[in-house]
Amino acid sequence: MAMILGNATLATMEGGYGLIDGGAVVIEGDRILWAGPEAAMPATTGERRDLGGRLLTPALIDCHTHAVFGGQRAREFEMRLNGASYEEVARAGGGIVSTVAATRAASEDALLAQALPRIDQMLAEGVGTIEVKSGYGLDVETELRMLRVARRIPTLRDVTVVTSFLGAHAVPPEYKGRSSDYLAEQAIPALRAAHAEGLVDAVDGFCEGIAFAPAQIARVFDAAKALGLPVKLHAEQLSDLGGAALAAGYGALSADHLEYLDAAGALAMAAAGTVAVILPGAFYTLRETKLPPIDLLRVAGVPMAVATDCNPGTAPMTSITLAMNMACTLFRMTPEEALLGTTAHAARALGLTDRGRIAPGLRADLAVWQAGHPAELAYRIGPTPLHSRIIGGRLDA
Ligand code: DI6
Ligand code: FE
Repeated sequence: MAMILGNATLATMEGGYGLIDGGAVVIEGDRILWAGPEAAMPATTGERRDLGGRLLTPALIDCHTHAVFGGQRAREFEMRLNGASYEEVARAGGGIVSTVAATRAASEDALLAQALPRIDQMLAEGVGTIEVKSGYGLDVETELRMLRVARRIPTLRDVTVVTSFLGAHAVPPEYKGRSSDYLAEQAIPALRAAHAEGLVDAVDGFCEGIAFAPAQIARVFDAAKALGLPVKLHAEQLSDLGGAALAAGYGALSADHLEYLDAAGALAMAAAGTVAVILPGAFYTLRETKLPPIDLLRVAGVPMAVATDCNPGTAPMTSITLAMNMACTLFRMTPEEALLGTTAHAARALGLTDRGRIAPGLRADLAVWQAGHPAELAYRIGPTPLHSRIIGGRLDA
């Protein structure tokens, strides 16, 4: 029997908001059977729910998170605000190394227990699909453990989790000054082992002066390609190393951050169909001043996604609607671009063709909002006006 969601303000996200007042969606099983103006709805037997004019959108997609990690870094935040230098923080055991230590020390169950509250905060904002990266283990065993935790999340919550292997995130302390040895001895073997265990949906890297050089990322991408896995890259966050163009050359799903992207990089992304994932939370936390070239991306026709980057160091946030608000206020994206960025374009950034829009045949992952217009989602700072989620055609209580 079908479920009919009637009297809805539909934002189908087909080519823009795709607004339909007085809209209806017919759901059968886990799929959308029909969507359009209710007056034009074909005769359907099923249970009709009246949404009272509420906004109905695709469930949101957070396409870039590091939501599985051990510990947190509030003390480091405080030390820095009390005047400690980066070096002093590092000497006190802070920085990414402290998250690696806390992640290595945590059991699979402990990592899962720490991740679930973050996941729940995301779901409470209408999210239905979350990408989760490894990259705080930086050894074979812990990288695999992080990914196993990610795979367990959907067994406990109504959410799809897509994993990215991020062994090339940082050089662990025991390989200091030997980053290529780290890749050859830990990261790439971890990738192969994780893939063999079915834990990897895509391969990511951090291309930056403080992380890995383009030639090293290319080695990781070659390993990904040999396994038939798609790639993506943290690129041009703090400097322009040509990472986006490198990723585009491998047909990357996305290049992420991109504050320092140049025109050649944008054109390479456009040609390859690589999505630009915009991450204003990290920009805000790092008090960056170089804005990502939103206009360049627009003109080049690169689809833009928006995500939280949820991580303990540079984006201790779980709010996708706050990320949308920041993308608008800090980067001058429009509310429509921000919502495309957490629906249709976010799906594309994950290589998912079955969600992110409201159209027949797609997954019935939907969000009902205590709102009447989609601009309200990016507009507010703070509590998100979620009414309810429908995930895989089921109302999520
Ligand atoms: N870019 C970043 O800014 C973070 N990771 C990344 O790829 C840093 C992560 C951390 O500090 O824990
Ligand atoms: Fe990130």
